[in-house]
Amino acid sequence: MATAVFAGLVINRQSTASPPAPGPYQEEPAQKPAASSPFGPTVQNKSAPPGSAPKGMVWIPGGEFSMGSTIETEALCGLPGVTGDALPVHRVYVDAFWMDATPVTNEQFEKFVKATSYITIAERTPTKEEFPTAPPENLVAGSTVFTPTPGPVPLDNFYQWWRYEKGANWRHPEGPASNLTGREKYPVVHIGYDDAVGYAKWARKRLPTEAEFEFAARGGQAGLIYAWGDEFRPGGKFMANTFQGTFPVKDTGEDGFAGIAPVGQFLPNPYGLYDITGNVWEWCGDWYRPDYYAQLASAGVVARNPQGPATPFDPVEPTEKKRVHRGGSFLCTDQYCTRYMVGTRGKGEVTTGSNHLGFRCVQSVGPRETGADKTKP
Ligand SMILES: [Ca+2]
Repeated sequence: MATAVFAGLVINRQSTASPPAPGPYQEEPAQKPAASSPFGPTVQNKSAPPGSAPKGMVWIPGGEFSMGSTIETEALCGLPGVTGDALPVHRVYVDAFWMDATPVTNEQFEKFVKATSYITIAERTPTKEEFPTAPPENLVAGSTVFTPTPGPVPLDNFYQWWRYEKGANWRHPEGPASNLTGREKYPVVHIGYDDAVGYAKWARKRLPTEAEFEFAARGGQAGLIYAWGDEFRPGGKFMANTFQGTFPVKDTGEDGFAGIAPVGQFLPNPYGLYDITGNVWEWCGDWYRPDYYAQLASAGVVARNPQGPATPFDPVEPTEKKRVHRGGSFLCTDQYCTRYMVGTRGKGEVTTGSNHLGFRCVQSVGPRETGADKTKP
């Protein structure tokens, strides 16, 4: 195993249903946080959308909201309540924008690749210069693929269920023997940050900021644990594609899908966003730092359209340059990683894709995006 090539792996990973129609924009979702909550109400902008929605996108009105999570039982890597990177809850304002109703699908990404001949990071052969300590035989293009273990294992080493699979990339999600036949409507995966930015520029869109993602995911509501409420399964109903069974041995697929699902198989949030929780992690534009919310809160004012910290830093892997992931994936479970909780944060090294990491795009209101990536130094 080329650990250098493997470095930066994030613990984060497949019908042909028609793409869902964007859901309706709901004027005033009713929900107010309790008086003792650190969450204030969400105050949505009142401005009507400027015309009809771009194809496949929904209107996010923007406004002021409380961002973050106080959930002490949240788990990352099987360690409950040890992260705290979504604290403190702080006030944020974001302008209105358009957002893709679903993660970018394989058929959408294929149009981009056909138009531009783009080659994703996972399809490029790693070089000796990039990974000087890796043995030459390991300098082979590929990506990271989740592999169930034969039996229960201590959840303390993700190399037990993640492998670097030579030849795995967006066209071959589980490796060279797999392909996209029948997976046209599945989220594209094995996407590095620059791959997502490349697609977004071509589509004259951009990646969401982390604040935009959370404002959109909360759907006008305030202080909820999940994008849909405070119960994981309201009325017994699964609201997102996550993992059931024994992690990482067997996903029993009680929610209808053992593994990745086509987009749009679960109810949308009040803004009409599908898969805003679960299925695949999604790239945001912001660099990751665990103390960024503290930085914003210390300013004592509402953070307006925050773009993320100027530089990345993750004390867990201080040499890795990471950006924010949001939403959790089909591998998230309360046994290991509960990052399907709406205010919680994910992170990933920028060149590292996997078979549960994808993205969706947004578009500012007004002149069409030029593709300028304001968050990139
Ligand atoms: Ca599932």
